[in-house]
Amino acid sequence: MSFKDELTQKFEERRGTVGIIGLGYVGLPLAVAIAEAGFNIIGVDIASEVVFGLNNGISHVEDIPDVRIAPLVATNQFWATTDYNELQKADAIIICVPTPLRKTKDPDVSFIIAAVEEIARIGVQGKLVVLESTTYPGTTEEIVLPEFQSKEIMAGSDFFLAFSPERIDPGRTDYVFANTPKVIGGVTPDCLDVAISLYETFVDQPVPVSNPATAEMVKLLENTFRAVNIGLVNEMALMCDKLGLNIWEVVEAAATKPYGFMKFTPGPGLGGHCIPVDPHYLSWKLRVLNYTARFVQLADEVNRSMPDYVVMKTADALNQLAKAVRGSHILILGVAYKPNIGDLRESPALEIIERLIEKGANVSYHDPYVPNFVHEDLDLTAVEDPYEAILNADCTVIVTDHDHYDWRRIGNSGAVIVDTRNALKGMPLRENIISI
Ligand code: SAJ
Repeated sequence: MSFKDELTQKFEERRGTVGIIGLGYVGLPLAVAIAEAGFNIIGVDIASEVVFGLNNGISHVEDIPDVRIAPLVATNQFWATTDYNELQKADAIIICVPTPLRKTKDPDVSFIIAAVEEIARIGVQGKLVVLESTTYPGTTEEIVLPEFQSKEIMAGSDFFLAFSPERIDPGRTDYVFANTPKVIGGVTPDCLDVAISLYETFVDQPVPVSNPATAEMVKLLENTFRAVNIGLVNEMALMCDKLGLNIWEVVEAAATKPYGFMKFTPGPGLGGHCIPVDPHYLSWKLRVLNYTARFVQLADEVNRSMPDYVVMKTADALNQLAKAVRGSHILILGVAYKPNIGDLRESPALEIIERLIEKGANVSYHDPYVPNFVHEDLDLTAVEDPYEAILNADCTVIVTDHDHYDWRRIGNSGAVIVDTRNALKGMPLRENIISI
C-alpha cells in the first residue's frame, strides 16, 4: 500500500495520531477539534508551563475552557510535550507557530524554521505536514519543502506537504472549525488529497486551491482587506471631524445599503497579532520583488496615527475644562485590543496610556478581563470600581467597549468622556461626551 493510500485510509477511519506544533490561540483549538473528531493528539510547545498546565487539564487559551481539555487528557487522547521526538509517532504534523514582525517590520519566520528543522530531524517519511501559520506567499515551497525533500524522498509520494491558513476569530462562537470553510493548497495533487482527507474529518467545507502560495495569499488578502478597510473608515472619521459630521451616523446609514458595502467602524487603532502584522508579510515579499504594496502602507499609516488622535481629543476635552493633560487624572476604560477578550497584544490602549503619561497625566484603567498588566515601562493594576473611578477622573477614555459595562450608567454619570468606540450610542448628545 502506498503512503498516500495508507494515510488517507487512516484519516478516513479517524485513526492515527496528529501532532500540533504551537499550542496557542490557533494550535490549541485546532488540537481540541481534531481530538474531538477521534484522533490522538500530541501537542508540542516550547513553553514548559503551557505543557504542564495542559497535561493537568488547564487551558491557557480563552476560547478553550478547561472542560474541553480535561476529558481528552484523562483518556490520553491529548497530551502535550516539549519534546519534538514524540512526533515520530505522528501520521500528520500541523505547524501553528507565531509569525511576528521584527522591529524593522520584516517578517520573522524563525519559529517556522525552527519547527521545520526539528521535523526534518525526526523524518517526514510517510507523514502529512501542514503549515497553518500566516506567512508570505512562497514560504511553504521555498523554505519548508527544501528542508524535507531530497533525491531519496519526494513530496507527493514519500511525504505530503500543504498550507492551510487559520481562520480563527478569538472570542467568536457562531463560527467554529466545522462551519468555517478551510482553504488548503498542496505542493502536489496527492499532497492536497491527503490534506483534505484529514481536514474533512472536522471541517464541513475544505476549499482546495492550486498550490500553497495561493493559500498563503488568500490569508493575506483576508487580513489585508480588513486592515485597509479599517484604515479607510479611520480616515473617514478624521474627515468627518474636519467636516463637523458624526462618523458613526455616516457608517450606520451607509450600512443600510443591502449590497456592495461592508461595515467597518473607526476606533482608537489596530490591535491584535494578525491584522496589524500580516499585511506587512505581503508588502515585504513584494518589496523583494521591487513592488510597493501602497494600500498596506497607507492603511498602516492611518491606523497607527489613531492613538495619537485619541490623545489629542482627550487633550481637547480637558482643555474645554481649562485643564491641562499634565496633572489631570485620566481613566482608560477597556485595554484589550478588542471587546470581550483579555488579549493585550498590539492593543492601541497601551500606546494611548504611554502617550498620556509622557504628557504628565495620572493614568489609571479598568478592564474586566485584564486585572493587571506589565508592558515595557507600564506596570498597572485595574481600579476596583469603574463607575466610582469615572466620577473621580478629570476625563475618561473609552478604548475598548466590552459588553461587561453598563454604558447607560456611564453615559448618565455626567463625567467627561472621550468615546472612541461609539459605546454610548443612542445616548442624548451631551457636551461632556466627546466622540471620535
Ligand atoms: N477593528 C476596528 N474596526 C473594525 C474592525 C476591527 O477598529 O471595523 C479593530 C479591532 O478593534 C482590533 C483590530 O481591528 O483592534 C483587529 O480586529 P479583528 O476583528 O480583525 O480581530 P482579530 O485580529 O482578533 O481577528 C482576526 C479575525 N477577525 C475577523 O475575522 C472578524 C480574522 O481577521 C482572522 O481570522 C484572525 O484575525 C487571524 O488570526 O488572522
